[in-house]
Amino acid sequence: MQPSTASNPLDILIVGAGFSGMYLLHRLRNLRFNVRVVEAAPDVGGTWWHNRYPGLRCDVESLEYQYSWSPELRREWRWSERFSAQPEILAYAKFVADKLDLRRDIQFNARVERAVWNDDTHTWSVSLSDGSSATARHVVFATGALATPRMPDIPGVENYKGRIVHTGEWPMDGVDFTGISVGLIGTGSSGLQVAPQIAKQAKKLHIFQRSPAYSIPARNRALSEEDYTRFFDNIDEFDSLAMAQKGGIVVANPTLGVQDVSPEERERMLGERWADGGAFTFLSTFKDVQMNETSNQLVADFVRERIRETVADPALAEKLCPKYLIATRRTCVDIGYYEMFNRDNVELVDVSENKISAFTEAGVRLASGREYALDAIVLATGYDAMTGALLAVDVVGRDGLTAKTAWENGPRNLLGLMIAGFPNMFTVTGPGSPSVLANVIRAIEHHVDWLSNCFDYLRRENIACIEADEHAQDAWVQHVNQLADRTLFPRTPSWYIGADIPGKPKVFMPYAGGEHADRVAQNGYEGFRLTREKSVASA
Ligand code: N01
Repeated sequence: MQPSTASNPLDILIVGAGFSGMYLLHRLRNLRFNVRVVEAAPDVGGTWWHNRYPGLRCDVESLEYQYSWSPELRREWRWSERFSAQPEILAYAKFVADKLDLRRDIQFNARVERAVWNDDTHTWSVSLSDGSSATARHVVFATGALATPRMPDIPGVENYKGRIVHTGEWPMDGVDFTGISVGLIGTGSSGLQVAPQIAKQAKKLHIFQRSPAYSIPARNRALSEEDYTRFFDNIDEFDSLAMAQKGGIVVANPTLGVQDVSPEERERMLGERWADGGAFTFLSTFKDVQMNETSNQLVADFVRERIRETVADPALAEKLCPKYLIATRRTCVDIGYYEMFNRDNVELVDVSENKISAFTEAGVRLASGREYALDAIVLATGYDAMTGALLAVDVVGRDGLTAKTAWENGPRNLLGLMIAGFPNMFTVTGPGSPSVLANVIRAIEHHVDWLSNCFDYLRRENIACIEADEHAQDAWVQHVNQLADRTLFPRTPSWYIGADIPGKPKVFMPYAGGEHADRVAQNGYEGFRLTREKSVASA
């Protein structure tokens, strides 16, 4: 482990040992930087370490949801299924950590609680939950976009006497639902994945649905030798397809709009993708689903028809049909979610109007006064997305500016990488970058490569301090908003715009465009203020 003191600071401290932190550590060590990672969990994996509810799978295909930068890693690791389950993804993270011998530079079981910028020494002082501290010239928050579980705004949770678990903090030893009555609150990606697993065990599963979500069947299957042969034979084309798509997904860019084809042709094309499975490929059938309302409704109608075909009870099917514009929230990928409603032990409780008003000793009460007795409650109520993990740390930048104050009206930064007023501090795949709209592994690789090249440049040029310029940041935030406003995204309340958390500023957080960051780097990091070493006081 690299030591650090105020007089001998680390070059870079990385917060988080998920896929961002792991790759960044590897790149920076190869560049011979003095670098350390701090991780709150006892091992690598980040989100995939904390999220371990039954049924959890990635909604990006396994061959795409792996590091692409190392041919060796791709050759040596074998995925067993088209959409990997969490245990296999976590095993992959551990395999990478072993292979690259990463753990020797990772401090586990230590959460960063405070990070304070010192303008005289151009360093960050970082305090950790285990009582230790570190000093570093640069800090990188590789803390993930969906890492801070969100409790629902329902009062009385302390009164409930049964077992209550959040999908984002699933117990290590699992939860046995055999023969009991379970309540599930939340029907986003997590709720749709965990529900069919609970239904297999529980005596009764009550699903409390405030808003139905769109979900595309995974059509998961084992990966065969032929799949792998095809993958390796076409790997260059595979990578160039991914890079050509702003979402980083291996699918040809669509050329047709939904209304460019006849209704029969539209049904045929959508039907083919539906039969193939997976949300990214389905939503890429046409080019204008997220841009044109009529086109969007036609695709949404297609999905609603499939729900009606699958769910035997027509009134229940209608309740499961989402009304919002498709793909303006993260579209789910499921295995047997709609089919599950044909079981006798599953009941949908519509809480869109008749809201859950309180937790009680025995379960939950609705606004109507009706009570549900539940032996266990599963909260699939999501995350304080994109900003939660950073704002959970007491980050103090130049002149005492805190991250909470800087972002009190919503996240503002340059390229999703750096916040004005916080010199030498970066975020990986932060708000203002494509991150959650893309295959996040590709987004991570892009940011990590950018950061590694940036650190190398700063060292070569003897630059002690890099900082986002306020005006460049304003222009970037404006650009992110303008692009979002050209899409249908802002029309739907979602975690993309912080709509799910009372009091959270309502700003569309991800960047709905391609990458600009490379051009910025080629232009000598325009929009960033660079200060050379000689103007820094010695520590
Ligand atoms: O969380 P969510 P998630 N009463 O925020 C409901 C990624 N992910 O954990 O829609 C009743 O999407 C809320 O209702 P509403 C993926 O990017 C990926 O499922 O606000 N209900 C909603 O239904 C995903 O988008 C994978 O009306 C309440 C749910 O809770 C993101 O993580 C797997 C409520 C929250 O849905 C988050 O997904 C899992 C209340 N008081 C997650 N409060 C894969 O790769 C909240 N809700 C597959």
